[in-house]
Amino acid sequence: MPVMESIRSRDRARAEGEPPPALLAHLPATAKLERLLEVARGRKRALIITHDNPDPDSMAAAVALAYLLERKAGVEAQVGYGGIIGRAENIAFVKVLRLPVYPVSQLVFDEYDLLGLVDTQPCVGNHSLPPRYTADIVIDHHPLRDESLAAPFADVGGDFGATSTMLVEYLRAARLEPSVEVATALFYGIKADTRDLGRQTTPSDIDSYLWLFPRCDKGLLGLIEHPELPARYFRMYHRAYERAKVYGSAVVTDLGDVYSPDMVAEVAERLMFIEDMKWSLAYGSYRNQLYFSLRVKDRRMNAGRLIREVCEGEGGSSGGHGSMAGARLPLSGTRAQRAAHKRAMVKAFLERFGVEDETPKPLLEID
Ligand SMILES: [Mn+2]
Repeated sequence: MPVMESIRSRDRARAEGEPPPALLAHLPATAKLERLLEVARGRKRALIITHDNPDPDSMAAAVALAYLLERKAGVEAQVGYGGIIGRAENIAFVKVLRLPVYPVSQLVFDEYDLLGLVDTQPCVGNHSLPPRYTADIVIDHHPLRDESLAAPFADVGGDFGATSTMLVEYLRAARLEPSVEVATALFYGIKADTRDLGRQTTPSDIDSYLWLFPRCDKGLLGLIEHPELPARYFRMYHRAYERAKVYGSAVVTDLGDVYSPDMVAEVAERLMFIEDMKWSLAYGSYRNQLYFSLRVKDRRMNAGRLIREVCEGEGGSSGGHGSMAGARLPLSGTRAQRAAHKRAMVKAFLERFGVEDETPKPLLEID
């Protein structure tokens, strides 16, 4: 069936009111795989989209899903992403594993009759699938958003520290051996998302990690984990430390303009290592968008909920889970208006952190 015709038959099926599928997360992997292949049946070309500024987990999961669809459903599959691949590790990840991932600007959505989203969900707002297209397949380990259940196939939530873990379960259910590149990508995806199995890790993550271990290339892994870094990376850290302010047990830094949005998250993560800190917030702008990244040490706090509450009504998107979260907001107006906007946002965060003493100490003046 030609692509356009199969798109039409898909739309017709929807118009005729196919019931939305029940939640799949509780089903065994073999049952989920069966449903997935059913949805892919008869389709010609698939496009799998990661979240914007993709991290290793999202790229690994997308590449593995494309690999699975090509081999088990006979669908030609490609991977697309919005934003940029910024961190040196992530650039090395794509390069040394020669991952077939393309910026969405190089792709034509109408050429595909099967659309997938991984490591994100339709209404989260951090991906580049235009709103006029609907995802057929959604696979994500983040908390379920109800709107995702409208997709013909939505495997969302469940007990997984990484979306890569979910894809390992599909490969195993399909008895499909990954290539060494796909195995190494998934391994690093789990490793990065769970910080070496030390954060939000479940038994499934450990099981998948051990299954992948003998299948991945440790030499390539070394090249990814210890990449060369550009001079501007050190310049950015220099500025991050210089500008970091400590409010009791919260540290906040303004990175100004960043060369890659990923750097905001990287710095927030790094500053969390300062002794006695409970909160770490970094922010910076990239192409008229203001990026926030939040880290929380207190297990009773939920970073994802907190950032959603602070950023609600600001436009843009936000997401995250227990200990880590991020947001992207549109930034407009004059220089002064932008500065005022940033100050108001930081103030709102500080209130949530319970900061009463508003006079901070520069990080570099603390012993
Ligand atoms: Mn993930």
